[in-house]
Amino acid sequence: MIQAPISNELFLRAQNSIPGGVNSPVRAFRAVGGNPRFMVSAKGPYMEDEDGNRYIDLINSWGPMILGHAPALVEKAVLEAIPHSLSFGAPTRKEIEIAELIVSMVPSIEKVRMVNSGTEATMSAIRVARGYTGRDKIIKFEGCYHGHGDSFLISAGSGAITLGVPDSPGVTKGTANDTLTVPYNNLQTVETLVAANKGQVAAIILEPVAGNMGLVTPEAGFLQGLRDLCDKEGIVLIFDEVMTGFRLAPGGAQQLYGVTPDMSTLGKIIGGGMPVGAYGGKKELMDYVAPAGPVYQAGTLSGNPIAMSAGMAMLTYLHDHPEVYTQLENTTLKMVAGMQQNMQQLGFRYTINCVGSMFSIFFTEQPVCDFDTAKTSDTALFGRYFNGMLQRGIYLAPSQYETLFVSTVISDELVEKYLQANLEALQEAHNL
Ligand code: KE4
Repeated sequence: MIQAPISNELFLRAQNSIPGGVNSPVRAFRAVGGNPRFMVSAKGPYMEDEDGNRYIDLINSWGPMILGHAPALVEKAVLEAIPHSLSFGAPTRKEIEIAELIVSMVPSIEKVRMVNSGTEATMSAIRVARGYTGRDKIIKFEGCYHGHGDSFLISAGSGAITLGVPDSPGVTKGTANDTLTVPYNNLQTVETLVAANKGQVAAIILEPVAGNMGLVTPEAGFLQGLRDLCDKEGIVLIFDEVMTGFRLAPGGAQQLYGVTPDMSTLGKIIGGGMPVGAYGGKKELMDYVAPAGPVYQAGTLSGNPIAMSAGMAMLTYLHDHPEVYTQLENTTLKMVAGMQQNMQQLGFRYTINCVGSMFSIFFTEQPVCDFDTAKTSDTALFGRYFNGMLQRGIYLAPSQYETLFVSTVISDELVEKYLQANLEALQEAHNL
């Protein structure tokens, strides 16, 4: 039995000075029960906590660690950058080089602006869309998460045209009125909503592969249907690829599915583990961004030289080694096939969604294609399963509504360890 007395003690202490004891809510384990593990180091596929317990990591810092933790090539780039200053607040050559690399990798991006998080990227992208079109409303999809910007913390309201309602105190009704929400994978509802708000919708924003309700993939024709609708109605189509960018292909989901948005938002992998986000798109749109254009957006540490060095090393490797995506998919398919065998052996028929190196197991027997079907999952059972896996040294995302990320350092041996833990944790979670 893995014990974590030091983590437990640190968690109590942390709550005296940090809201909920964590700097991001999901880390507090509230959705799964138990106390979070306080980590001290990570290398390759492993993380180690304050009590010396070692875990095979399948969150990978919520996506960035596609090459495993602390890859030597990123560490080397950071160590080489540090002696030359931690920040200038002035333009640097590195920012041009990473921008040019991103332009060469991501189909929709002709110009790109670096920021410091995915949230900054999505907030800025919708501001550009609103500034460019002169329209106020945006459409987002239930279950998609785009960071904590006010315009996104909106849940589906009742009412015919699904007017949004604030999903958090502090978000005003005025903001909520400009965010319309629709079910994922439901093109017809989007068309109805656009028709009901003719000429008022600035942007449609979505995760082209949704990872924040658990993994939900776009059904055939969905992405292209949105592309066609936006072309017809003069709406800016924004793919939030903070999670899928550089994860599903060098050019992200838009490359994988062959549908090119007008703008894309990026994060996670782009910084190689350092705090980096970015938004980009057609020149016509991005030239609206200050100081080239009137839409204001700024950031003290945007383009930070250490973060750019880490991101440049990561993206250069992925650009030069597209074969890693086949390797990642093969490892993921092995894990999924093994889980399906385990469930068959135990008589379960839970839903597993996967694409590339992303997957989720939903504790429901229904197909999961949107937030409503994702919510048929038994979250209490997920909590027991999560803790069973944690006790066996497997570190999963502490919520049913998250996605797992496979890294290139998950070897066949670790796949077997994962699958043995999966079998035991499934049995234990059902008190078998
Ligand atoms: P950040 O502001 O957390 O860098 O990015 C926000 C964001 C935007 N868009 C998508 C598609 C995202 O997945 C995210 C952040 N993802 C979560 C995981 N579900 C980050 C983990 C957390 O909130 O601690």
